[in-house]
Amino acid sequence: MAVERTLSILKPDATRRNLTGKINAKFEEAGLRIVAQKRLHLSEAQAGAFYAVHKERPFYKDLVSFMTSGPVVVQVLEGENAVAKNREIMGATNPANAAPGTIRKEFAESIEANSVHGSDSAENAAIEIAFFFSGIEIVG
Ligand code: RTP
Ligand code: MG
Repeated sequence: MAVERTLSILKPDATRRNLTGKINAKFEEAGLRIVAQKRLHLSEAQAGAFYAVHKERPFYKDLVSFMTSGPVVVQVLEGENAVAKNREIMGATNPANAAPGTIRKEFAESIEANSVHGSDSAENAAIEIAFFFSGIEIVG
């Protein structure tokens, strides 16, 4: 199995409740390595651009508003099968459907304020990592 990288975001509901350490522990316990990390407060333009794929979805405006409501922590996670592994650790988008032990089951407040983002494919991971990080900021 190949070593991959994926883009992770700890969302404003997670930073507000001081949960970054508890969430990072979940990644590390599962064998993912945090090879880049920074705390940002996204502007509307930045959040809108990041979520441009969802522009036509009914929840887009609320999502951009939520993602700019407080600081986020953006990260690059590295490990075997990192994209799928991270999605597994995060759990389903709606915490009501998330499996026990997943981040969203334990921490998410709602389908929107669901604590974490994770890239959904290796191709999107490369695009999302390049959105936030330059090469010298990623130390594997
Ligand atoms: P993410 O992109 O954040 O990792 O989450 P995901 O793939 O599980 O979910 P996605 O369908 O890509 O949706 C992106 C984010 O939009 C918010 N959302 N709100 N109100 C709603 O019905 C709704 N649906 C999605 C969530 O914050 C979701 O993570
Ligand atoms: Mg998604």
